[in-house]
Amino acid sequence: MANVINYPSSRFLHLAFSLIIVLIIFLIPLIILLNNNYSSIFTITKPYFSYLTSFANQSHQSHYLYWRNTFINSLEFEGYVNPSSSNSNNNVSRAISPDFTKCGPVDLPPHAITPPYCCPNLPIPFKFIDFKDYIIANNNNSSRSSGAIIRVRRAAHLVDDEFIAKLEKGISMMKSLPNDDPRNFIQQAKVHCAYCNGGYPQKHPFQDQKIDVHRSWLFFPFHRLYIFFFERILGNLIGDPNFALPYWNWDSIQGMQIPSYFTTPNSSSLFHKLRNYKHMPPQLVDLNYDILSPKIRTQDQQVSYNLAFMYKQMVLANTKELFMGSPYRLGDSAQPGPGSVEFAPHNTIHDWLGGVDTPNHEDMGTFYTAARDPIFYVHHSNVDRLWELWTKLEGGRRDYRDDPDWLDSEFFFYDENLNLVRVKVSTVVKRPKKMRSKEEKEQEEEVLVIEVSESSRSNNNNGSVKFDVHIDDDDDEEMLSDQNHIQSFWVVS
Ligand SMILES: [Cu+2]
Repeated sequence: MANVINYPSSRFLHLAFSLIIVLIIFLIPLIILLNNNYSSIFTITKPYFSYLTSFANQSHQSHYLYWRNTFINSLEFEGYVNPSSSNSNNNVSRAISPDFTKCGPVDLPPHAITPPYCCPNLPIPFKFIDFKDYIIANNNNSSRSSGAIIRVRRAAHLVDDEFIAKLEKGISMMKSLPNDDPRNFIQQAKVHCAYCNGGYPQKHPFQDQKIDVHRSWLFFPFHRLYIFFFERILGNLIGDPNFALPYWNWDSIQGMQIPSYFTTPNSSSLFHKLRNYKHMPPQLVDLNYDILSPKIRTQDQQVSYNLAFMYKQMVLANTKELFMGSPYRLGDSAQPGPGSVEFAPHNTIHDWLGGVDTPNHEDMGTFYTAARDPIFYVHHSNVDRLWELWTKLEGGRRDYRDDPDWLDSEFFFYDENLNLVRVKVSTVVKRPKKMRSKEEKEQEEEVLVIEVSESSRSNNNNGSVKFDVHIDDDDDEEMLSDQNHIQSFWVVS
């Protein structure tokens, strides 16, 4: 009798037990995985090799994670999963924002030559200023009677001895600052390391995703802001408010060698030991350098090749996806895909300059050390200029400036006054202007003109590009709130 009564009950228990086992083995890990909480357990770090080849070899994420994200994206597209995080039909931001207070050891390639610590000092208590306040403070410090500050970026092969001496002095002063001063040269180099090698986690609930500004739509704006602050620190140290970085004009015939003043052994702060010394002047740069099988060309062949290559990377890359790189939003895996110029010549020049006797082509040839070579900043000054040139091709090409997630992506940098500044991508792109009062217009503060050398003048009538930094009083609140903007456009003079 007891058996008759207990039989269905034990069968039920057996079934329930089996269900619980299935739940534990399959469903719970799946749910956790889809919620992105423990994806780091699937994270693998593959060896880095160089700036270029690491695209294929280096990944913060396994294929498993890649498919997971693809799956989530497709569900989001269908409106099944977490529709509030989808960008398309609501105002919830999916802008990338580093959790600055959670900076941690970076992911390094095998046999790295430095320790994995790239985090800047954390102000205690934690505080920062917004870019608007940085600009206002600068306005107050500068003399209004002297008018706008004008910074002119010149081609590196066209600057005079006086300028070279200033640049050399500024870098030397940065190198001499105390090790823990955020303006110190190595501290500045570490800023690049932290943003490029996974020093910062994304914000809640995606802390397991580490930020990398490369191979995505953040590449151009991050580096524009990075050298923006570097330039101001340098100018401040040498007491020249008009100081501007030169740009290594490798896309022009006259600029295809590394500027000679970066190659004077030992006597100059611009010299750097860890480089490929087969590539010093008069060697011409190969803009599409293949580190695994370098091509041998005559000088004439190399010039022709480089010019044709620039045309391909600049002119034929005629969509924002092709030129700027792929969108990269909150919750996305790092490195969704590079734009044309980032992939080459940007990466390829890093590889071309990186050392041959170092394990990962340090310093220029790998993210974590690249900015330890002073040539990095003039290289990126030119990359910055190419972004500006691209937006003016064919009467104007559109980057991502209509995408709020791109515009609201933000970074932190130390300025020349040792303030930590939070700055958004929206500050580096020109937005439609709205009516401003006379007083507000007078707040326009800084102008940065980038001179374009002879060979590039066919692209414009006057030979210069202008950036200006000012309070933008655009009242398009949905897109801009109270942001300020670094704007850039061609000078008409
Ligand atoms: Cu770079």
